[in-house]
Amino acid sequence: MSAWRWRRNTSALLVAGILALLFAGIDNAAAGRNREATLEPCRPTRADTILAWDDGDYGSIYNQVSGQLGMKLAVRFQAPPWAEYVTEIRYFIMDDQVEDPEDPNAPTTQPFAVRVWKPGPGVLPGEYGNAFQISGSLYPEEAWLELPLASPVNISDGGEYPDRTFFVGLEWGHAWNPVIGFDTDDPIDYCSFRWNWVAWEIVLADVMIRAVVSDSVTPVEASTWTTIKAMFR
Ligand SMILES: [Ca+2]
Ligand SMILES: [Ca+2]
Repeated sequence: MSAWRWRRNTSALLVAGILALLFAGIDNAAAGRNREATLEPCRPTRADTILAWDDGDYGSIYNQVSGQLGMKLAVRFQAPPWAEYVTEIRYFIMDDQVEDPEDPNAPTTQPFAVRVWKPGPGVLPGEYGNAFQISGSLYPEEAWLELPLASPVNISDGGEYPDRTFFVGLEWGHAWNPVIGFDTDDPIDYCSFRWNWVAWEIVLADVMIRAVVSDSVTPVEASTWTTIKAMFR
């Protein structure tokens, strides 16, 4: 092989090599894009997933439940396997039929205790799962009340929350206030319960209390929570 031919062959090899690398790079970039594109639909939005049995419509003003001081209302949920925390509870607040004499349009709603329960015997509410928290008052009627938990509840421990089963709800601090809506349309899921001071009784409807679960936690601003707590001390 002459020196000239060797150089020419080497040059050709080099060019071929550079081209091969270039195309491999382009291929890899394309494969990367494809990987992302195919993965995207399998990656659900995991923060702020709302669990609900109710269909969002109470239908009739008679579809409501309330209780006396110390009575409780709970709804059972099972979170998806990826969910680590209960971060928020949502309550549909009905018209309490009470009027503020100064301003008939102003809400007259009363504070209640925000509750999360671990499952107990009979898959009814057992021990409390969250730190003590009060709802605040004068929140709007005929509307969803969205209450972030001051301390999100970790439900990933299967010993405490088997199959990520938990209950959310409230304990009444005032007689017959607040009033919570429920739906009676099919299907009824039979996951709603009321503590009548003696036992948990089933509510034959889908109580409009929902749970928000997440795979991560955004801390609630400490200052806001301190203010709320101080108001109800
Ligand atoms: Ca009212
Ligand atoms: Ca229903």
